[in-house]
Amino acid sequence: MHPAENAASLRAMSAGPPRNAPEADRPPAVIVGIQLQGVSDEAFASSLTELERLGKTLGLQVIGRVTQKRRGLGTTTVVGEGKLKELAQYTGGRGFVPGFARPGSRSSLEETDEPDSQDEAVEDSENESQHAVTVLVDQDLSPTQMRNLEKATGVEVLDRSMVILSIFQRHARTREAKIQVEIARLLYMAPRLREANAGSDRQRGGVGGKGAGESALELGRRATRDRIAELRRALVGVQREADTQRGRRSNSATQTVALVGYTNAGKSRLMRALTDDAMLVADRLFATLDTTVRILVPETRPRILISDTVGFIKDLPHDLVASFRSTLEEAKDADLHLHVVDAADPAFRNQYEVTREVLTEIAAADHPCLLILNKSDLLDVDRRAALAEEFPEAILMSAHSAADVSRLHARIQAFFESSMEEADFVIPYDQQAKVSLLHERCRVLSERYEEDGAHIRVRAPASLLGGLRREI
Ligand SMILES: Nc1nc2c(ncn2[C@@H]2O[C@H](COP(=O)(O)OP(=O)(O)OP(=O)(O)O)[C@@H](O)[C@H]2O)c(=O)[nH]1
Ligand SMILES: [Mg+2]
Repeated sequence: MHPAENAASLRAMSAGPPRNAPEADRPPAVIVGIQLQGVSDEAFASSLTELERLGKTLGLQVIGRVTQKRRGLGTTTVVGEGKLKELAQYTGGRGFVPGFARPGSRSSLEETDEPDSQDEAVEDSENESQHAVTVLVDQDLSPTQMRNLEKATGVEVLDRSMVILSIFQRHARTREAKIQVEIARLLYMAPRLREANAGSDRQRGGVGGKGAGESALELGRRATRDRIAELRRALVGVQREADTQRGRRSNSATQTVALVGYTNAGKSRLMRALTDDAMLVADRLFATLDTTVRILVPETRPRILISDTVGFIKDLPHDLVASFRSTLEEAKDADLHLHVVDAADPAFRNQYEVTREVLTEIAAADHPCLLILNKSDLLDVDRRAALAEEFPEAILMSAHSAADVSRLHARIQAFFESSMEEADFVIPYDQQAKVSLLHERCRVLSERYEEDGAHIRVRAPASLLGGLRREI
């Protein structure tokens, strides 16, 4: 590790506008969305709303949207010429790529633009400070597209992956999460470096410039490769420790539950309700990046441990999924998944699918799973009835309702109860430590002291009993 470099990247991580800044103090941003063929109006709208929330999580204030229907993404600037000018009105930029397409000419455009009525009115750009300082594009961009858009708008451009990476970077708290995010970020930036270096008119002072790419820009390609290798080595050490902790937990053979689901579904809120513990719950995306493990309260015998995991999102940069190995590992090791969805979000079915896909990717899709349709307090009676009919197996509930939470608690307990068996142990008097072991790990049903030792009848999960028989 180069301490100086490390310090610099840590500074970069905490940089940027404060998340709770009042609206007016938040740097303005504008969103660009391309509705490709085959994408429904509903899916398109929900994707843009999600990007807007991502922007808000990043501390930005979204002042407008520029949208367009197109057949393909195009190779040069993503949006057509007219839309590019409209976009530039938000940012105060030129509205064209110098040396590429002159204003007024249509020659370089591959696609025809379809008129779009969804656009919001372009802000009066009299006031300089109202200009957007960042453009958020709801697609992943090629280096050329990014550079061209930056030239035409005069401001920093972030694509969807970069927005997500910047958020992850801000929210990483533990050393492991920080290393993982930095690796993913450098991997994403690496192929973009040559182009990015050439873009010398890139304006500073936005958000991603301080997060998404700057340290990569400073480092250059070769140094980036070295840095990734170095970070990976550091990660191995940190993860060994995490594995040991996980191993320790699985040795003590507790029953484990993992909360999984789309970002903002309410996993952490539910975790807090189920464990009585103060933990970060926030109306922003990716509030949780580090795994937290707590004991289910009221406590059961044997104990049930519950872990909160990182939220999923559509188009999560692939390297990021890979980097969050240990967080996701908790989900892999769990006996039961609680798949939490925000039932009040019109897009929850898609969000459910996205989560299932990621679980399949990490080979954790076959776990026993309870579907939690959360935030039922935001639904009217009819909607609730319709959902209950559509998902008869699911638990329709609100994490805000104590009654619902204890209903869930009972369901979790019932799940483990169904796999429990009873067993008898005879513990000689010179091995009393084993009596405490049984008390610790099982529910003790009866305890009799005879001549040959303590006769103990317990109830515990079958898998655990096997291990105990070998041990005792
Ligand atoms: N109305 C309502 N709001 C809820 C409910 N559960 C959670 N929320 C809110 O939804 C927002 C997100 O909750 P979190 O628990 O942080 O969501 P999460 O799934 O942990 O999100 P990430 O950590 O980003 O993956 C917070 O503002 C919660 O207060 C619920 O049952 N009803
Ligand atoms: Mg959370």
